[in-house]
Amino acid sequence: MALLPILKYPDPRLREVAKPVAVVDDGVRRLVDDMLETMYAQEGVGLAATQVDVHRRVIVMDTSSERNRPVVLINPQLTARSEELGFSEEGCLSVPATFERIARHERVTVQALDREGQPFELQAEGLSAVCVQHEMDHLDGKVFVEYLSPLKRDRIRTRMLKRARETQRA
Ligand code: GNR
Ligand code: NI
Repeated sequence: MALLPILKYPDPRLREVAKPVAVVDDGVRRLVDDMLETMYAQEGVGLAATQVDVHRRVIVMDTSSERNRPVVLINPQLTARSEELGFSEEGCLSVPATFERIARHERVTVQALDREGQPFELQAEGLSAVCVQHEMDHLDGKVFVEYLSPLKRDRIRTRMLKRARETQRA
């Protein structure tokens, strides 16, 4: 297993659209395991392959409080979503120290392949529904700050570039 470096906004590679996984083989399983290790190490509730610069449709999540319920979504497809929207504070490992209220569908149903390549369906609500939508956006090259006003997004962008310069000097 290995810890993977996470791309930081506004890195243009976060805008790439991920391609479907053709076969869930050992290479994909290694990626999944490395992503899970990275997600747990960074105390994230989810991680999309895009964030570790792998442009394949792979997501890992764990929204349990005990951090012992990993969920793997390969080639996820949204099959149903509630009309009802809800706002919640979102953060992102690619946009450190930034939390903003974002509107999402309250409930979503997703079909995906698991770590063994078996199809399954996930019915998500609450944090799990927020997380699924946040991660699927990453696979489509979208970061949550894109839902904010251009002014807010620009301030975050400037703050991130400043942070990146400072960590480079340190
Ligand atoms: O760790 C994370 N927390 C989080 C909180 C609210 C809504 C979404 C998330 S996902 C985020 C990890 C991450 O960046 N996933 O892409
Ligand atoms: Ni994120």
